[in-house]
Amino acid sequence: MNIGFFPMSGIRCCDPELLRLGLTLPGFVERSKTIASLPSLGLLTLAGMTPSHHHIHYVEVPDGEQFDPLPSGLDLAAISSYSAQIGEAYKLAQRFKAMGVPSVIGGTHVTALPQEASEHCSAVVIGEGEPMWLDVLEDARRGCLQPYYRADDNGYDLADAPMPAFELLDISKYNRLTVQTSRGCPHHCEFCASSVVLTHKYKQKPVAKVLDEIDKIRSLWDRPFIEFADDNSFVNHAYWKELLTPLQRKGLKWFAETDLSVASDQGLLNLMRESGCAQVLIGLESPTDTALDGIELHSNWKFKKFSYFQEAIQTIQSHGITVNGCFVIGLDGHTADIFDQVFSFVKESGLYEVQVTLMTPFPGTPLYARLEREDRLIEPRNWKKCTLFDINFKPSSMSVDELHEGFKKLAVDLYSEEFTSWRRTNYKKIMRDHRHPKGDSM
Ligand code: B12
Ligand code: SF4
Repeated sequence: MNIGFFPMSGIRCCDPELLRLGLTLPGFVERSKTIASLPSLGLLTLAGMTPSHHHIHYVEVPDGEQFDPLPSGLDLAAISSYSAQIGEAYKLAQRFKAMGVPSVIGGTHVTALPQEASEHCSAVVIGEGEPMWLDVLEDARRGCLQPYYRADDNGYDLADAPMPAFELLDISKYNRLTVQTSRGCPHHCEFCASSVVLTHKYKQKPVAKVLDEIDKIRSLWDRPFIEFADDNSFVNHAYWKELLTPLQRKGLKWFAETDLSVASDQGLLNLMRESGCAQVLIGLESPTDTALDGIELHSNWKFKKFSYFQEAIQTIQSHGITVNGCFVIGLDGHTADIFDQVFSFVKESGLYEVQVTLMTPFPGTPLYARLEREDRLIEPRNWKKCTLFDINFKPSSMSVDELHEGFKKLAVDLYSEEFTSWRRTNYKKIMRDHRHPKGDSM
């Protein structure tokens, strides 16, 4: 068969003011440029396990409605999308249908809403793609695709993970490539729409497989920048020590998302630095403890760790690893003071990088269900607003307008040339002081 893999690429924001603003703020533009070009690891993974007698094509789709001309001669179109671009993915599937090409859609959005997706495509894959992909291919070949393929919730073992088909990419178009070491997360935040939506079990890929993926990337790209596409990387410190030891002196640069427990392990931090860790992104979520209370549903973990935030950031950064602290603005309990509180926290903590996003009710999350029950969704099922930059709920302790205006101003303040350069200079100073503490004769 001739199979096309179509990721919806790029980043999205509906709010024209924020979009315009984003295009002018240096700190914001820099981050957008870095991430906007990441490929779809989900589709590359499925491409990697597709038997070699099929012909495969990987084509990034910047806009599913405008994408023209559609490739011809396909026997199957495999489409991936997250909520914000699901409308474009559905349009693409319908356009293929009009050409007589069957389509299959998978990913977190359709896992949450398979019936909705089924109205637009030939088949929907619910959950992780790997365990169902060969069945999909066989049914497509025989012309009898089923409407739904459901992966067993916890059943897929990452020891069976295929090698993603990185060779399909034109590497010159990317400034980072992603590698996944784990799925799921031991925490359970109310708003989380990452791979916890696909699997309830926290699982890790064997170290040897991850090293093979990195070696494959290195065979295509001399000095690669790797983003570990995990929900929460450093849950198992022993695993990471085993993985990072052979990565030292390989000329890698890498980035990962984690919770702040990594700060408690000096040995791991040293190894991270020596193996090329440039930055860790940490979901701090709020600079105030009241809003953190209750957002982690298992054990209130984030609330309990609040008093440790500042110290953890300083410990990590003193090891030469920058921290990108993420705040979710508009959490229940956030008042109109939140904007100043975030700014002050960033300044006091010396965070090198900061990311602010708006609380977003993604489908399939406990947050979406709760806001729906409380009649606080502004436009239920308007998935286009699931960008993390568009407001689609009524905040608990301020008006929508206050949240909108305050968020814009906060973005201007945080990503201004002046504050961005202050954060960078401050970090360099911390590094200098750390290497040559006062009284050191060197
Ligand atoms: C890398 C990344 C990106 C990259 C690449 C995106 C892409 N094309 O894959 C870039 C920077 C472009 C990006 C953009 C955006 N992202 Co992003 N991104 C991530 C990140 C960090 C990792 C995703 C990843 O690679 N996972 C690993 C792969 C293997 O998993 P997967 O894609 O889910 O695929 C598996 C299954 O879903 C399934 N599957 C997926 N597709 C298909 C298709 C078929 C046919 C089949 C059979 C199966 C299948 O099989 C795969 C293997 O099991 C996550 C956060 C995280 N830590 O998970 C956020 C995340 C996915 N992003 C998010 C968001 C909101 C966005 C943006 C809307 C941001 C914006 N404002 O523009 C855009 C939308 C992009 C889009 N295509 O719609 C949200 C999505 C939530 C949701 N449920 O919608 C997440 C979870 C972050 C968050 N804070 O909530 N993102
Ligand atoms: S810690 Fe992060 S990845 Fe884990 S559940 Fe919470 S938001 Fe999701």
